[in-house]
Amino acid sequence: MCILLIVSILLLLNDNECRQYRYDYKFLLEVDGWIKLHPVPATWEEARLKCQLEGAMLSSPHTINMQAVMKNTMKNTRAELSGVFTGTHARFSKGDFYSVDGIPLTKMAVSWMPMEPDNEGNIEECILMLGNGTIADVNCNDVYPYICYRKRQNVAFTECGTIDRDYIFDKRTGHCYKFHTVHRNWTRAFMTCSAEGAYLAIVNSETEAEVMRDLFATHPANTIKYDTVLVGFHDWGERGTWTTVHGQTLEEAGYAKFEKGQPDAAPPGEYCGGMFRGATLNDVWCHESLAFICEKTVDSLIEWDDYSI
Ligand SMILES: *[C@@H]1O[C@H](CO)[C@@H](O)[C@H](O)[C@H]1NC(C)=O
Ligand SMILES: *[C@@H]1O[C@H](CO)[C@@H](O)[C@H](O)[C@H]1NC(C)=O
Ligand SMILES: [Ca+2]
Ligand SMILES: [Ca+2]
Ligand SMILES: [Ca+2]
Repeated sequence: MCILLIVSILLLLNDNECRQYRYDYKFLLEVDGWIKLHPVPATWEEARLKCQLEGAMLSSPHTINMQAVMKNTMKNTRAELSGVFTGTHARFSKGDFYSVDGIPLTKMAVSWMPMEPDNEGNIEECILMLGNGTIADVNCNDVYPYICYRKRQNVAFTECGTIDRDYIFDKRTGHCYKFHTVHRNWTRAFMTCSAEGAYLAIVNSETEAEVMRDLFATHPANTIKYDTVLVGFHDWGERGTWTTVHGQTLEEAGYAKFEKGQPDAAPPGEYCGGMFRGATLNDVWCHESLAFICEKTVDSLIEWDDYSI
C-alpha cells in the first residue's frame, strides 16, 4: 500500500516534470501542449518570429479543442474584442491559406465572419480569429495580439535552464551565453535574446570580457561581419552617453573599455552597443545586421509551481 503510494507520487512528479516548459507558458491538457497569449499587438511577421524564438509556433485553430482553447485564452482580455492573429496565412501564394506548420485552412472547422473573406484592397493575406471564434482575412501588416503554442514533447532542460542547447554555461561567471551567427539588427537581436529568456550580453568584468573573447574565438573571423557582435548597451536617445539594457552606466556595470578611437559616432550616428573580437567596445549603427551574444542566468525560464498535484 505504502509502496503503491510512493510509486504513484513518483509518477505524478514525473508527469509534472513533463509539463514544465517555461514560466510564461501554461500547460493545457486539451491541446496536449503549452500556450501563451501575447497581449501586445504585433504585425504577423513579428508574431510568427516571436513564437518561433520562444520555441513555439503561432497558433492556428486546427482542431475544435484548439479553437476552444484560443477562445478561452482571449476571454476577458482586450484580445477578445480585437481578435488574435492566427498562424494561418497565404503569404506564399494568394488565397492558399496554410498554418505555419502546413495545415490547409480548408481542413480547419472554422467559420468566416459575415462578408469575409474579402481580400480587401488585395492585401489581406493573414487570418484573424475573433473572440467568438469566427475568422476573417486581414492585412498582415496590421497589428493584433496573438497566441503561441508548443506541442508537448519531452523537454530536457540543460544546466542553463532552457531546452536550447546553444546556451553554454561558463563557470567563470556562472552565466550562460549563446553566440548568434544569424545576423540581426540591434532591436531584433534584443527581441531574440528576450524571447529566449535571456538578454543582450552585458560585460560586467574583465573576467567576463575574457569569456567573450573565448566565445568569439570559436567563430573564424571571416564568418562574422566586421568582426563585431552586438551587445547589451545603447544610448537610449541620449547622444554620447551609454547605458546597459539593465539600466546601468558602463562603469557601474563594471566594464567600459572601448576600442581605441571608439566610440566614433560614424555618420549618420551610431547609437547601439557593439563589441570587437578582442572584447573592446564599439558604437555601431542600429540598422546594421550583425552577429550578437545573448546572456542568460541559469534559472530564468523554469519555475516549479502550481500545475497538477
Ligand atoms: C462574431 O463577431 C463578429 C464581429 O463582431 C460578428 O460580425 C459575427 O456575426 C459574430 N458571429 C457569431 C457566430 O456570433
Ligand atoms: C531592424 O530589423 C527589423 C526587421 O527587419 C526592422 O523592422 C526594423 O526597422 C530594423 N530596425 C532598424 C533600426 O533598422
Ligand atoms: Ca477581410
Ligand atoms: Ca554579464
Ligand atoms: Ca563605431
